[in-house]
Amino acid sequence: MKRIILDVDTGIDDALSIVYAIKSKEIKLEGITTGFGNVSAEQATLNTLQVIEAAQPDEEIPVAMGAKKPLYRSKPSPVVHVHGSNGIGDYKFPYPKQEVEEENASDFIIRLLNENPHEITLVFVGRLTNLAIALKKDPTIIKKVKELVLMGGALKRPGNVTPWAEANIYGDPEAAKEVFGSGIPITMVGLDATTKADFREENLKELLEKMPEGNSKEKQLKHFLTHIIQFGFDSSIKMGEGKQRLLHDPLAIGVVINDNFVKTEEFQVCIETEGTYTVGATLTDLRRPQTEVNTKVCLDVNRKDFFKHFIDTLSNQHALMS
Ligand SMILES: [Ca+2]
Repeated sequence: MKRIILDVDTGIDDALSIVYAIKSKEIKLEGITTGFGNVSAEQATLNTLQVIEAAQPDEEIPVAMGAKKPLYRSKPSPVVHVHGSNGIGDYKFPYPKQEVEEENASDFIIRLLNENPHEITLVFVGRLTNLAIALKKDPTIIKKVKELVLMGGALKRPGNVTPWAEANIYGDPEAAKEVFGSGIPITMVGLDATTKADFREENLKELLEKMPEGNSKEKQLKHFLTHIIQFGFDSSIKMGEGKQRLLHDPLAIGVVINDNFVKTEEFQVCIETEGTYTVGATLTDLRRPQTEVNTKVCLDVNRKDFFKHFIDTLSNQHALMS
């Protein structure tokens, strides 16, 4: 059982990653930290509490809110065209019963790592701001993180927010620079891999066929998942990318569960923070074998096995089998 803290900026694929992590038998979700990104930190926190309630975990999962803006840059506007006005495809949930923790995200991360050294994997599927703040407050945690798995970056292919940069790194490049330079062992689940995890209509059909009708909560979860995936299809069509949804954030959870879902290669990755055109780019020296490496970069996906695990987990098939 892998113990993780998941850091999110809950939009559509974050929501899918939360449900995936909660339903996975291989993961113990110790807590979720939130920050700005797809939406504001406040909206991401509300969405996270609602998604947790819909997924009905066995135990309460604490949620701690973090950064409202990048380390040094101004507050961005939400990404409405991809995630809807509330981040989760305008889906309306009842107000959640669970409340956000009083402790903020970086203090929560620091405390859990100090209480459980070498035990916890950090999974970041939003900006790296909360971790950069935590590293500044308590640099001793660098040695206490088991591993960092992050969704972000694009090494050998174009970005998605600029031609060179991927959204999570571009969203706070200075924070990413701190983290990549910290010495924490990193697995980078970036666009090199996630653009090959295209969830399509036939995959949604399989998910819906396998999901139980069950009680009213299960019905609501099924309704919600259908809604956000369809919303994702529609926004991809509008952007000329066809009827599919890339499972960016869920793939980071998948990699924690089973690293055979991806192929990785090791590189020394650094972050551009000043380029006129290239701010937020993840860079490396591709000319020669790397003498020093800081990151395992995912370059390919075993799409069939990952999707099977994702669908079976969301539809409780693993629970039924065990
Ligand atoms: Ca995200």
